[in-house]
Amino acid sequence: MFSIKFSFLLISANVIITFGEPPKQFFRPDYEKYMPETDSFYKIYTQHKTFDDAKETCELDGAELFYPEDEDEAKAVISYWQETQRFHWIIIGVHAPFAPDVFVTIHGDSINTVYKKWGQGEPNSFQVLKKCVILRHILSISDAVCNHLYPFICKKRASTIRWNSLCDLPNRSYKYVEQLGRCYKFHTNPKNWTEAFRACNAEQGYLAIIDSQAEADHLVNITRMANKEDVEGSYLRGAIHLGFVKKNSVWRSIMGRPLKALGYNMWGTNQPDGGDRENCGSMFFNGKLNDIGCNQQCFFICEREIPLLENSINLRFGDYGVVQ
Ligand SMILES: *[C@@H]1O[C@H](CO)[C@@H](O)[C@H](O)[C@H]1NC(C)=O
Ligand SMILES: *[C@@H]1O[C@H](CO)[C@@H](O)[C@H](O)[C@H]1NC(C)=O
Ligand SMILES: *[C@@H]1O[C@H](CO)[C@@H](O)[C@H](O)[C@H]1NC(C)=O
Ligand SMILES: [Ca+2]
Ligand SMILES: [Ca+2]
Repeated sequence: MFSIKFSFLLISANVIITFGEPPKQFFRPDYEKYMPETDSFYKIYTQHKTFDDAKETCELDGAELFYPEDEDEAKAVISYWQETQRFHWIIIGVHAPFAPDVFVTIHGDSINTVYKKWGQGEPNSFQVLKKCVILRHILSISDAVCNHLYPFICKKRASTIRWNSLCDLPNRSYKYVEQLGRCYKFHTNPKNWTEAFRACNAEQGYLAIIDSQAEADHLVNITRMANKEDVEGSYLRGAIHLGFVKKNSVWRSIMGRPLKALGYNMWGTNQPDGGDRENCGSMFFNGKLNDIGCNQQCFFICEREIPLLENSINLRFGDYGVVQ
């Protein structure tokens, strides 16, 4: 009885995911706060970061570093963080990147177009070259040093969400692959393995793990199709970071399973060859695996599983057994 009900639940959930409008008032599970007044979602980051790192963290989430549009929003966000946090200020998305007295938002608009209630005597440190702005809980702003560490808040305007129904996340650059029942995104901005791992995680995916020859073939395909020829900078061409690493001499996926237990274990010629210098996992453009230095900058692929959809495909093909 229970299993039948469960199946119906999956079918109806699938209808919403596949054909429905994007779920209303939802961005990501970690953006818990929605404010109708601003039609936006907010997430508090308690780990203190510099302006650049805070800004990048929000961007990896698909959001932006918060700054108040007006006093109402400043008040609302201050009360929100004070519900749970003890800190008295946050760094916001306003800075003076080119001249010490010209403050603009991260979008380049003048501070005169947004909330700008300077505290008494502020701004006051014009000798500092790279200047940023903090919002204090007493409802005022001050200039501050961009490279110091502050807590911060990311914001996502609901109107800018582009829902990806098939992959069930708010980013259309993930592509659903029916044959594999999951989604992939090829990143053409080279990062080292650690940062690539972080970027996939921030997007609600994970650094891709090859579980079958079909999946390897597909990753080779999307690598071939990726718009990667014009990417400049110093990075290692020819390899793509994947979700496996060497721990205590054993290669394992980032989910913990030994590589040998996965459905795909094809190393490139003479690989692995890096010994202690190469403890991270990658593949060559032909899909063969390669050990690589974790500090090596490369392209990378993120993978995303969609459990509901996978189940619904099984349902569509009549394989009810798999649902349980
Ligand atoms: C989706 O990914 C693209 C490509 O990396 C990125 O430019 C964009 O900001 C992302 N959008 C969201 C909403 O995360
Ligand atoms: C790879 O691309 C070829 C040619 O475009 C296509 O026929 C094949 O089905 C693709 N394979 C996978 C696994 O995506
Ligand atoms: C990866 O890059 C980040 C940012 O550039 C850097 O802070 C970090 O030390 C690098 N990690 C490795 C293992 O090279
Ligand atoms: Ca996989
Ligand atoms: Ca190698």
